[in-house]
Order: sequence, then C-alpha cells, then structure tokens
Amino acid sequence: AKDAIKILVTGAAGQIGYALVPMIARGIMLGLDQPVILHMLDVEPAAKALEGVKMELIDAAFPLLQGIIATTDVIEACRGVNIAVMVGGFPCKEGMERKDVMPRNVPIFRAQASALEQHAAPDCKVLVIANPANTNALILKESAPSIPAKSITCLTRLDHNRALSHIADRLNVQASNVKNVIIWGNHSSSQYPDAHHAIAITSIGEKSVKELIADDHWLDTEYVAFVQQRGAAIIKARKLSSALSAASAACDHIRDWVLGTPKGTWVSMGVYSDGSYGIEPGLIYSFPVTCQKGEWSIVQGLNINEFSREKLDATAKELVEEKSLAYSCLDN
Ligand code: NAX
Repeated sequence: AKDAIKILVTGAAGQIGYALVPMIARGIMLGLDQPVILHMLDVEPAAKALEGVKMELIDAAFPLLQGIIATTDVIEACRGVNIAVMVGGFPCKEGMERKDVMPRNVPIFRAQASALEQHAAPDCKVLVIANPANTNALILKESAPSIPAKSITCLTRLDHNRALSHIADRLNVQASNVKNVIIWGNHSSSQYPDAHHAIAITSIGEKSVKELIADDHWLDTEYVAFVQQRGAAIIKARKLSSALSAASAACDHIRDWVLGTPKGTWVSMGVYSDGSYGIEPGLIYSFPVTCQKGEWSIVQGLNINEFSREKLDATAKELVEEKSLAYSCLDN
C-alpha cells in the first residue's frame, strides 16, 4: 500500500474548506488508491467550528483518511506536509478594495510562508486560493526563499473550468469534450479567458473551437465578460461566493500537477513568470501549462494576436500594481 500523503488546508472551517476536505478524503484530489492525512488550520474564533468539521470527517469513516489534525497552531499544521492548500485569509468584505485587504493578508502569508519553509516537506507543493490569490502566492514565495519558485502556484483552474463549460454550453457538448482554453493573468476581473486555441471533440473528430463557433466577436466580447463575471453572478445568486466549484477546481489543479496532464491537453495555473509571452518575470501570472512527473511547464509558442496581446498586458499591469502595493506593506 502507498504511504499516506499529508495535505494542509488552511481556512478549513470556512466554506471552501467544508467542501474541499471531504473531496480530499474521498480520493478525488490524489486518486482512489492514495491514503491521505489531513492537516486543517484555522484561527482561534473558528476553532470550535473546525473541531466540528473534524467530527464530521470522523463520522464519514472515509477509507482513505488515515489521520486528521485540526489546529490553530500554524507550525503544527505545517509539519511534514507534502501539499499545502492555502484557503484562509482576510476576506474582502463589501465595500472593501484590494488595497484595504492587502495589509491584512501580507502578514498572514508571511507567517505561513516561514512555517512552511521550516516545517513542511522540502518538496511541498503549495496552492494559494485566498484572494488576492496571485499576490498572496507572490508574498508567500518572497517570504520563503528556500521553497523553490516552481513549488508555489495559485488557483485559476476555477476560471479555466468556467471557460470550458461556457464553450461546451454554446456548442451543446459535454464540458469534458472541450479542452485547451486559457486563463491569462490575474484571478480577478482583469483575467483574460482566451478560447482562440481551444479544441472541441465532436462526432467528426477534434476541431478548433474558433472554427466551430465562427463568431470571433462573441469569443472576444460576451464570452470573455461571462467568464470574468461568473464569480460575481454566483455571489448574486447564492449570497455567498463559489465554494463547491472552487473546491473541485483545487482538486483538479493538484491532481494534474501531481499526476500529470493528459497528452495534448493543457490547463491554466498561476505560476511564477519566467518572461514567457513577454510577461514580466517575477509575477505570479496564470499561463497555459502542462504537467509531467510533478512539474509544470508553460506551453510555449502559441500565436498571440493583437487583441489578445492587449489583454495579456492589461492583466499583467494590474499584477504589477498589486505587487507594489504588497511590497509597500512588506516594508512596514
Ligand atoms: P470563508 O470566509 O468561508 O473561509 C475562510 C476561512 O479562513 C475562515 O474559516 C477563517 O476563519 C479562516 N482564516 C482567516 N484567517 C486565517 C488565517 N490567518 N489562518 C488560517 N485560517 C484563516 O471564505 P471562503 O468562501 O472559504 O473563501 C476563502 C478564500 O478563497 C477567500 O479569500 C476567497 O476570496 C477565495 N476564493 C478564491 C477563488 C479562486 O479561484 N482563487 C475562488 C473562490 C474564492 O472566492
């Protein structure tokens, strides 16, 4: 039998945490033959609720779940973890802007970064979900210099999955028959959902989505806006932000990263920019990536037209602004 993998979920008493931990315990993240040990972290005011989540996990008698740690101690939470899913943070309440939450999140991510650096497994893979996800991931990276940049990512897979589903809906096919959309840039409304390179599997084989839809105007306008604003639409409908879809996307992200992407398929991940596609190095930016043997690499050589170029640069510009805002909080 395989050794158990230790998975940290921060903010585990929250909405996403509540949807995510049972998925992990059921083997949706790492496979039905992979035992797991859950490390759940939350803050003191949520300690009781966290204990309740632990009780439910026990009651579910998950065959793959070999252990549960529920704690408010960040060091205990990080000890020996192989995977860290960072969901907890200071929430952006109504009327607040990024510049208001950044000073709250910077110290959280700094502290958690050093706990991971000192106590997690050396090859620990980190996924940041808490918003502003890209910039929180960057703070984590900057605050933990011994963790390789390749090990720190942020979640744009939910946006990616939304982008797949919306094409599938338009073409009247299953989402699993669409692939290779791209989310470029920031997990914010400046992101660029790009279907110019997407492919759909139809009864006559693989076809370009651009060809099948034959409406570039729709792809460049309504489609982009739909995906960008989907998160807001969920909040309007549920009075709460996306949780089950975010948890499911987190499982997709980690599964593909650890077990590899299928041949001929790429996915979107927020990763440390190396300058690919002219994006300033040193930003956590969402790119199309393939994964193999536990490592992601940015898909190279895609043709970027003038329209897309502008969108790629606009979302990069927003990330540069967030970065300088975050750095100004670091100095204090
Ligand atoms: P909730 O407010 O339900 O849960 C957050 C949990 O984090 C709470 O239990 C809170 O006590 C805990 N927490 C706060 N500070 C902490 C700290 N320092 N250490 C550990 N735990 C801490 O929010 P939820 O709906 O679960 O969303 C969590 C985060 O995900 C938010 O920042 C949200 O904006 C972000 N999202 C990101 C998405 C993405 O695609 N990247 C999509 C979904 C979601 O909006």
